[in-house]
Amino acid sequence: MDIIRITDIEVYANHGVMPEERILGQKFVISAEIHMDFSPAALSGNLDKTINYAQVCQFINDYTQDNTYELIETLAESLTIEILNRFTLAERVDIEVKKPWAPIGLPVSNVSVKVSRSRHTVYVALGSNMGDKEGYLWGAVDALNALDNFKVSKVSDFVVTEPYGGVEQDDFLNGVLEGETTMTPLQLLEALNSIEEGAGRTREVHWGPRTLDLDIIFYDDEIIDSERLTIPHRDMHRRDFVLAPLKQIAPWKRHPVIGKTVEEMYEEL
Ligand code: A4P
Ligand code: MG
Repeated sequence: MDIIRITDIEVYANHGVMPEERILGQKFVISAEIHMDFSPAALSGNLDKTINYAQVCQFINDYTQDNTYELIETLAESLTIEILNRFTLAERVDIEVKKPWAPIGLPVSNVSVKVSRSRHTVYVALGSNMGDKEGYLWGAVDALNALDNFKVSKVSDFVVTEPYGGVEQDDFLNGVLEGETTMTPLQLLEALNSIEEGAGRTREVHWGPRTLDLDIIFYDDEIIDSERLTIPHRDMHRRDFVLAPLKQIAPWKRHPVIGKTVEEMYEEL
């Protein structure tokens, strides 16, 4: 990966836990590393194909002055996410915030924090078998797109499928979308749960009827086994209603545990 590095921008701003820090202000020294592929710009000499570092510097300066946070951790985190959201060629952003005048009462030359955040590619399965099924699925696509830290990049066709799992119920409408996000897996799960709730989803019967079901299928190539989350989705390779729409948008995607592509898993099923 290529890197654009900006070192030690000095900004006078108002961040700190002490009220006087937020009133009087002090100096912050900020560095950024933007990881991206700038070979198209390097080979063509075209500024539009890279990230203009002058714009990034200006953004860091303005954002740091225009906001007030108690913690430099919050400043560093929000700068990172805002740069990823605004400069869409950036794959990963590292920000370091130094506070040379921090009120410590000891001769310390600097305190600083450093954060690193990336853009992630995720696949989300959508399902509905109650009411206006198509409306619920498009509603979920729109709700995700409306978040400033999620961008839908592909949506499969929606397919009518028979219920799987042995509960007597109406047919489902299913689809899969691909998106880019700066959310962590748990933040994404919470965002999906609140979209489900917005669609009037209640959890009564396991595998039973629902207005909207949103499951995370893949999150990059990450493997997660925790109480709240299993990624890749534990049952996806046995589900035609996931694999058939997923094959339309990502047949080449390889399951990081099973080692087979979506196309291969679909053929085997
Ligand atoms: N959870 C763990 N991993 C994930 C993940 N990768 N993505 C946890 C999303 N959630 C995940 O889910 C239960 C808990 O799973 C969540 O709180 C989360 O912490 P839920 O949506 O509350 O419960 P559920 O949907 O009733 O159970 P489950 O096992 O998620 O059901 P599924 O797997 O979603 O299956 N037939 C057809 N044709 N089409 C369908 O869409 N859907 C189901 C439901 C059954 N039969 C179907 C279809
Ligand atoms: Mg579910």
